[in-house]
Amino acid sequence: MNVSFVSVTHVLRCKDRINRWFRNNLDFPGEKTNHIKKIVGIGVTYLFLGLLMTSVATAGELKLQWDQNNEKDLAGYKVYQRKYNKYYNYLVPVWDGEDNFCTISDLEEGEGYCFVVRAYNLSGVVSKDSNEVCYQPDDPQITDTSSKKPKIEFGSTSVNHKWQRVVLTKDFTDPVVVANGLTLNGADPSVIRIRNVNSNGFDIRVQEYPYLNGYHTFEKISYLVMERGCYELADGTLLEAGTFQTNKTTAFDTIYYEQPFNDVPVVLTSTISFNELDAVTGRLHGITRDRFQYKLQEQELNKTGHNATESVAYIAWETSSGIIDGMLYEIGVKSNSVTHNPKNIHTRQSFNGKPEVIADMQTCNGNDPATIRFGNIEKSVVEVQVYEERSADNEIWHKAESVGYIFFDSL
Ligand SMILES: [Ca+2]
Ligand SMILES: [Ca+2]
Ligand SMILES: [Ca+2]
Ligand SMILES: [Ca+2]
Repeated sequence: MNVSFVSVTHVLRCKDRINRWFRNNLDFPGEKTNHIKKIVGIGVTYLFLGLLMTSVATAGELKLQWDQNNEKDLAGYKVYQRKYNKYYNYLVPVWDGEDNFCTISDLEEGEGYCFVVRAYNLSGVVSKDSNEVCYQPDDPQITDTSSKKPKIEFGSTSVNHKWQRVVLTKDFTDPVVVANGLTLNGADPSVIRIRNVNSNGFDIRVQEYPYLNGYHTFEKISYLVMERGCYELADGTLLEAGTFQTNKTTAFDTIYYEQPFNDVPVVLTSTISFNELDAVTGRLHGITRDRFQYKLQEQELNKTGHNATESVAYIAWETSSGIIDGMLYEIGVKSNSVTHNPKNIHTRQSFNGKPEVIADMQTCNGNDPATIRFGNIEKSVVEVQVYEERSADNEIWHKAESVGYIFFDSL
């Protein structure tokens, strides 16, 4: 006899409706990649969590509710609790009963807690864990981003092969820097390298692939800086800025967002460390509402030859347009149509001048190392192409990729 369960629709969000934070915990010991979607279990929704969160600080009490099971032999549910950085003790449920809701009390003030639910039937068969819900009252990183609007700084800089420092004018705590896509002033295939990102700014340069001479003329690079965190804009658009580390060069690494998105977001990335000196860039693949895949690539001659682990920044942002933090912006995707030939992407927004642009391939249909280059940038149209290098051969043809982009400009 089985207790069968409806697969969970992931409803956890970064914060609830009264602006307190929740998140599904990605660093659950031993199950780092066993994310919500993979767990078949009862849905623990956060439906009523929000209503009583205000009592947590004073009375140390939380309410949980989850989807009900329909099996005739269902006997009940067990709720397990752990402190934020601790493991579950599955021998001792914190609650056991037949209802599909419960109140957990005696929580320590200021302490973070996570919960999962298991169902069991009359024969004692127990389900797998539900998705996990966590409550964390005092995470400073999370608290910092509790306003709906992210802190953003944007601009462009003219850079050649020498490091240049970009000093931030706003007061960031943990800035996430993304700059992807070079203009085409110098024809030699190149990547953008970033290092030393801190609250004061970051270093940036153009780096040619090793088979070239290394000297590169000045290119214009647009950058976007966002305080780390996940956000929901007034119109419901979700976005997130974060970082991860990877040394994957053949298989892709899988990166889960902190929050699930309502729509598949556009993901823009930058390598932000300089641990290995060889020119390297990253390729995206398999972007969904809760994860994306990423790998590092050197030049074709040795494209899996990047041995060091590098840090990578990403900004994931649902397709949208509007005004945010003094910035007029537009996020979009040119689907499966950008090749080695220049392709025009027209803006939907009306920008005052030539917009800044950051773009990243969202697919890896062609596996030859390549970067995004911008030809002509006009007020309402940007010329984009996928630009391969010639370390192994002269062939630079590239299969059509989906290219995600952000256009932005000051008001
Ligand atoms: Ca050169
Ligand atoms: Ca290398
Ligand atoms: Ca080639
Ligand atoms: Ca090719």
